[in-house]
Amino acid sequence: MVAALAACGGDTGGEPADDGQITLGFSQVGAESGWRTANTKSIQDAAKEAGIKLQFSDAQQKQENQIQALRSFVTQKVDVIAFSPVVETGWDTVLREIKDAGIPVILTDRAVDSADTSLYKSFIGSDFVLEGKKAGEWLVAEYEGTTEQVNIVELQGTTGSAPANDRKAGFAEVIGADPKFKIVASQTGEFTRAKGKEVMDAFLKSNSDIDVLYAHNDDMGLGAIEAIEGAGLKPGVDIKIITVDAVKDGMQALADGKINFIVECSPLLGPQLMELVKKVDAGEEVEARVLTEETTFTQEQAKAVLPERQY
Ligand code: GYE
Repeated sequence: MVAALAACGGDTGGEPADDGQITLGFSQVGAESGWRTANTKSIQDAAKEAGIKLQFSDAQQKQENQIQALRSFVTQKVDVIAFSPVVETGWDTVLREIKDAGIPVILTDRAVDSADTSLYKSFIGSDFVLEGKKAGEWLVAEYEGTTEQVNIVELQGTTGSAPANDRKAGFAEVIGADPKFKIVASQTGEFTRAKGKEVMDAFLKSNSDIDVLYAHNDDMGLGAIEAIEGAGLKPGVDIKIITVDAVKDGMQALADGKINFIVECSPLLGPQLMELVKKVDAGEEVEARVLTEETTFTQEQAKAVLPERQY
């Protein structure tokens, strides 16, 4: 290909003309968690590997920053736009602007609630409701045969985000079948370690008898572990802990017995995203929904896979 172009005298010197390289504008949520760091790396590595030029923008967990980044991608006339929406609502206007500019959009990791699905080509990511259900199912099995009330505290992800909404809903649906499970406190920890610790501190002060913590991600769970230990309690023993993600630090805490169960959510979306980018750029039809494959981990399983865990 390169030889053929050179033979045709395609290189005229100076600024290279449009050499057919795809430019992808990507608006990331932020850098709030270990999951997010691994996700960013996966996207940057995969773009490089695929020869796609990446315009990367970090929204610092703010929708207004993301909308601004999307509009600037339109001004720059990128070929394809992908983004991981901070929250689910409020995207229709900007998505319509992008559509009018003729730029295809791919949603990664998180969904939007727009009724008009023609505003984006595909959505690649996990089934967060299913993740919440898996967390609930482990809990139901763990307390099988007991009748005493089980007091649960919940650390929610970013308010209004798809993973926070769906992980809460899936979990509530499963445990709701048995009235012994009671969520005694539920608040956002914004998917960060610092906020997870702060909110868990407050939970411990206002609730004397917490049996279980359900945290919507590992980072908040890890922050909460510090709060639990600070209160003189043993995480994983005095308070059972369920988290979501399965990043390395979470898996280490699981192997160490401080977390009891982790539902996996894969951040390695880069390679599949680049495949989709190439296809939509070429005007090919793509699947409207690309699901990520995931599993769950117990403490024993974490010990077994930890040495090979990449992120
Ligand atoms: O679980 C959390 C991150 O959207 C799936 O965002 C992602 C979530 C992930 O901050 O750790």
